Amino acid sequence: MTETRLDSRPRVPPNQVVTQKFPVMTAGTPATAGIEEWTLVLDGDVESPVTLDWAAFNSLPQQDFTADIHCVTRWSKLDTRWRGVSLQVLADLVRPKTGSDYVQARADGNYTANLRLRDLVSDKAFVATGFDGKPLTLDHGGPARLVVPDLYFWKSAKWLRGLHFSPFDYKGYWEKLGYHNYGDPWLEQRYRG
Ligand SMILES: Nc1nc2c(c(=O)[nH]1)N[C@H]1C(S)=C(S)[C@@H](COP(=O)(O)O)O[C@H]1N2
Ligand SMILES: [Mo]
Repeated sequence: MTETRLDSRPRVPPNQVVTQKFPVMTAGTPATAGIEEWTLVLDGDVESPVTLDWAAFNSLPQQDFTADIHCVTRWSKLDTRWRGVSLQVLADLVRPKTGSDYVQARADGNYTANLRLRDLVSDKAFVATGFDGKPLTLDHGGPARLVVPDLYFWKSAKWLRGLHFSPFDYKGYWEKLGYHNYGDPWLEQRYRG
C-alpha cells in the first residue's frame, strides 16, 4: 500500500540535495573532553547559573527527537533520530533574565555559534547525547552537541561545553567569517550581505 502525503509544501529547502550518508564537517581539530572531564556551563544573564557534570546532565529529562538537518554546503538529511535534553529544560533550569534574548553556544576547540533564545525554546532545539539509538560518536560531536534543526547545521555546535545567555548577540565562528548571522535554510540565508 502506498501512502499519500497531503502536504504540497516542499520538504527540502531551496538548493539542498538529500543525502543518506551523514557527512562529517569539522573546522579544525576536535579537541574534546571525555565524559569524566566533561561539563556543560550554563551561565550569563540568568537567575541561577549552573555547571552540570555528565551525571547531572543525564539526570535531566531526556526526549527523542526526529528532525531534518540542512548543511550550508548543500546536503540535507531527513528524519534524523536523536536523544537528548530539550533547550526548554535547560532554559527553565537557569531562567534567563528579561532581555537576555541571545545564546552563544560554546564548544571545545574555540568553536562558537550565536543564536536567538526564542529559536531554541519551545522544543525547537536540544542538546543531543544519542544518535540513531546509540551514543553520539566523537566525529559527530560526542559526548554532547547542540542540534537546532530549523537553522543551517553550522549553528549546531559539536562538543558543546557551554550556553551563554546574554542581551548581546556575539557573532560565532562562521558568522565572523561572513556566514549569515541567522541562517534560515528556507530563506537561503547562507552568507551575510
Ligand atoms: N565544535 C564544532 N561544531 C561544529 C562544527 C565544527 O567545526 N566544530 N561544524 C559545524 C558545521 S559547519 C556543520 S555542517 C555541522 C556538521 O555536523 P556533522 O559533522 O555531525 O555532520 O557541525 C557544526 N558544528
Ligand atoms: Mo556546515
